[in-house]
Amino acid sequence: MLDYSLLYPLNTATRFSMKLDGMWKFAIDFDSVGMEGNWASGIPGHDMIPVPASFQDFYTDKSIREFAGDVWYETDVMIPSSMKGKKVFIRFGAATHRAEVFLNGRKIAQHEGGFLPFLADITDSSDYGRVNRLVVKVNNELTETNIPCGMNITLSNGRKMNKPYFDFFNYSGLQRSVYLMAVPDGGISDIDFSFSVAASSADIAYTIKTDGSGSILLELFDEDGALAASAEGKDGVIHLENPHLWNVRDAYLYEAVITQKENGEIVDTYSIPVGIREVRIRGAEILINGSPVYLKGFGKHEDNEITGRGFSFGVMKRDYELMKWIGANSFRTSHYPYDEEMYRMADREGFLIIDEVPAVGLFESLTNFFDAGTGKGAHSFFSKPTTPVLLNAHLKAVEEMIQRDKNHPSVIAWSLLNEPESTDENSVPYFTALFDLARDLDVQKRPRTFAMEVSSSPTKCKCYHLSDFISLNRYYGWYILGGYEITEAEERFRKEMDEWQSLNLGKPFIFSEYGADTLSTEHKIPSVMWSQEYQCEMLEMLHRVFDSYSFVKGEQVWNFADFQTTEGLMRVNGNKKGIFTRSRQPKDAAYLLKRRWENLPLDYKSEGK
Ligand code: EVA
Repeated sequence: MLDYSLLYPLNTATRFSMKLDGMWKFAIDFDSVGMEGNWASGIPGHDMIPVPASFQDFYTDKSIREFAGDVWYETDVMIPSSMKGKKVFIRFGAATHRAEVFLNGRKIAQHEGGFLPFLADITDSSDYGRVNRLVVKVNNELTETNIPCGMNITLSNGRKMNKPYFDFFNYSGLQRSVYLMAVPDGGISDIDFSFSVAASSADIAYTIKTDGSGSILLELFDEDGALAASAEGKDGVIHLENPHLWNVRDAYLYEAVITQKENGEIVDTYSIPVGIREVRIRGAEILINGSPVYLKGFGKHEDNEITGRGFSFGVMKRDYELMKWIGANSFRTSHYPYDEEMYRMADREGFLIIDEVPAVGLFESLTNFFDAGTGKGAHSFFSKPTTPVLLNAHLKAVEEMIQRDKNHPSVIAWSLLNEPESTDENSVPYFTALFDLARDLDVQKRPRTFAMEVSSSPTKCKCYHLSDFISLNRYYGWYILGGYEITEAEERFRKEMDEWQSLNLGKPFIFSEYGADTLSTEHKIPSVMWSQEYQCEMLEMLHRVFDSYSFVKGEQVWNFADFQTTEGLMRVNGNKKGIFTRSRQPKDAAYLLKRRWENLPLDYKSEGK
């Protein structure tokens, strides 16, 4: 169990939170002298860098962009005397991939894993009423003992270099907001909601955890601010007649206001948006509030010019506008949980999210995307001496993700791995532990899945039975039989789909990836691979196949936008499978998808249709 609360930071009558974002002092520890040199008390030099942002793309020096090791951040924080008596924290939205935190030279926290929040408790170490020095050491080395997996090598000049087993640039640093927060000692620490929706009513089961005592009042307000229901006690069920349900691209959010009182005095208050909706899998259907849905959308990345994986409200806004324009209704947070703001906006906009833990590269290969796309599997990734350490880190990330994201109505499923090696018996206990944990922790019992590469075939994969719906990443027409051989690709693809069909799994399938690298500058008639024409031809072929199998209940094209990767022979300054360019302008395929998705009904291929 986590020993801190992952509730989103808010200002309420009893809580205070302030972003510490801005320009921070920054130093790169090229010679690994920071710890010995006591940089924890103050880092050398005068360089300043924005937080949040990836550090890599600001500089003109390649040894910075490619740096593997420790980078140090420092800022001064005034901790007001008025915070005395509260629990005081520094909350990091993420530190990629691991961090140690120091306040006034003393170590106060550490965290492993680069895409989920953590808190440093500074209640007892703060110098109240004074400026306190906050220093963070962030390490970005890839290993096989944490996710995402990779390795690092040492070059002959002594410099380290990361070798990811995945196809996105290893952006790192403080890429999400940092908060100073003060919350009441003994206040509200966790909230769970689950819903059961009937024809004209809904039951909302809730549990509220506090670190102290006192009575709890929960009030549910509708979007007009009118009180819709209330309940007393730490847990219970609220019955609502004629509830306004949260639906796909038709969101409705109530606001739950929770008040904790002791001896008549308010000790804490917290509020949280509540979307009443139920997610279920029934046979080969994905149901939201009992109605079948067909997923249309993308695998995405957090990726942007200059700030890399640093969160930007502007980029997020543009991405949602483009997803609405094209007629999408969903996305997968490939290949890591995104900034919390993405989910808050999905809640408002009615998008469906498959939330993915950062488990990518569990398949030993430096050209993973190619080997996975063609089926050249490495074997026995899960029988190494280090596997138990990896599994622990992976389970912890699953726990943190569910803890953080469980109350978002937009989150409809958990993706527990992307393209792992799954054809070896040793993968079974590893996967089972993840799937069991997700089921245990999620009160809403959302469906669980993992994205399968092509060697995870109907005959070879040992783990697909664990998935509540099957997610296939398939590159027929690109890595497999691309170009003029596209006709063979279609045949090969149909053959695989027939094999899946003959298993009669009675589960929904979605395509969690399919796509072609395409340069926005290339046009060619007749088409060649990499031209915009080819991307459209290939998508048409794949869609034709999707359309002929009734159990296919969704398509999430790879990728929403072009994105940065490690340099290499297969990548032209990044992966170009975007439907939009990296600067978020449409390629031709965007119009093709818009036509298709605007015409596919939400209940496309539902039984009886
Ligand atoms: C690709 N293929 O080759 C994609 C990768 C992605 O970017 C995959 O899941 O199989 C991966 O990360 O373009």
